[in-house]
Amino acid sequence: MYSPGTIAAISTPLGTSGIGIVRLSGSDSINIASKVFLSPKRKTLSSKSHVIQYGYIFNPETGKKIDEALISIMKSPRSYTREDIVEINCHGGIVPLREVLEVVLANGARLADPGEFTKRAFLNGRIDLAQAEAVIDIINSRTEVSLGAAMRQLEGALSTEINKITDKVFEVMVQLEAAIDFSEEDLNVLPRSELSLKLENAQRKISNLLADWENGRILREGIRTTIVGRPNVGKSSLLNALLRENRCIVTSIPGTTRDIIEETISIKGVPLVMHDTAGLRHPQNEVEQLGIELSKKSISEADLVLFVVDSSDPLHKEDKEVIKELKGKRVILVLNKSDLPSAVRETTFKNILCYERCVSTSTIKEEGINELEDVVVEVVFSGKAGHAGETLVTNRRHKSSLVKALEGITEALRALKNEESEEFVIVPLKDALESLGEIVGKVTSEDLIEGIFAQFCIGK
Ligand SMILES: Nc1nc2c(ncn2[C@@H]2O[C@H](COP(=O)(O)OP(=O)(O)OP(=O)(O)O)[C@@H](O)[C@H]2O)c(=O)[nH]1
Ligand SMILES: [Mg+2]
Repeated sequence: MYSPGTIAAISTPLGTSGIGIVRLSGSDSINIASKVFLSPKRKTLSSKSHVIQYGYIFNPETGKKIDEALISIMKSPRSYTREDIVEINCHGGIVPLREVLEVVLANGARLADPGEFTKRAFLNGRIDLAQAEAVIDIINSRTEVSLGAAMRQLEGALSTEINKITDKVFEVMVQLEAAIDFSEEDLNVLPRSELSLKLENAQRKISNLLADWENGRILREGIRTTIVGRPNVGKSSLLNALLRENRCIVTSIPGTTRDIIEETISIKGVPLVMHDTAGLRHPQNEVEQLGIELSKKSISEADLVLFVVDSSDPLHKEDKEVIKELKGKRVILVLNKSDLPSAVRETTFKNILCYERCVSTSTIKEEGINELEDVVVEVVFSGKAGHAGETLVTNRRHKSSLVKALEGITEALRALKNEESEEFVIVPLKDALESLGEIVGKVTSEDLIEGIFAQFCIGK
């Protein structure tokens, strides 16, 4: 059960930082803040909304000053939760923040559950469910592009689109219900062909949103990208070059990398989860053997493979062994060590490797790295119009609701075209409406809401 009351939490990330915020929300929050606030000039806290007041937080029981603070009051309904909110801006760092939190808890607030501030914003009608989930995405977003998608969702772009589809489906349902209740002479019911058109339109809109989903997944989770090749071709050097730091050990000894090294990087706002792997060859010992098995697993799970070869050295048998592992994968061929005289060219791979693009690089001279980045982004979004910037669907729950809605509408269309009676069209349409409603939170079970807000961290 949802229990109201006035809640409080530390709303900024824990750790050493210049400032930190303890936030209170609920009808008693101004009252509680007044009990623990001392202003040097006016002594007491004024309850004026949307002004900042300077003073001290103290413990009314012991009289001890805890921290210097700036307090802002945002009165209902002009606040994030639509309730009275007090934000206590004090020094960052775990000790002052904990003490400030403890003193407001001791004076009548209760500790907020994870996501409870956002949950209140939802329950009080300030944001819908899709927007609340966008808050999670913003908190967790890895790069600028994913942040952009989450912001658009927060602004309600997805909700607007869902509401348009819902209106269309609803219109059709009303027409069908009317056709059951009244005979055709009494009422101008639209012909079935026109109802079909409306449903087809809704169907298309949902399909477009679903096509968008794959882009969305990439933004949320990152493109799994694996760097592979035989030992010593410069895989670790390439990851370092892309990261612009010396993250991996690089040596001239073949077999340097043993474990998988994972790093998330952002290329033009697109997140990539990069794996540097052990070079593939006939293993010399057990450790290397294990590393090579991990490399193969990483290839099989990758969305994209950067296949690195040493262009200064004719192809080895080992390179050909690597190629066998790349079947069915999206591959970018990287001809590394371009600063040295070349012994292999792109044409060498014409009939032995299926790949998307080829780039020459020199990690030592830092050449071709920018071009490789461009090519990665092109390959990832190839053929997908609209690019990542347009993405609306970034959430697994939204995706499965859209799939269910699409099934309902498809079934309704079938029944409509087969001249079946109205009920056979209405029932799947109701299901579809329910699924659409789940996305924006119109018809949602308590469990679903609990589940969503549990993903937040405390203080949000
Ligand atoms: N000339 C030249 N040497 C390079 C280049 N990139 C890497 N190297 C050298 O090649 C050697 C191997 O580089 P690594 O990055 O460790 O190669 P790796 O593919 O990760 O090797 P393993 O981890 O053993 O599989 C090092 O001596 C690097 O300095 C390059 O672009 N040009
Ligand atoms: Mg290496």
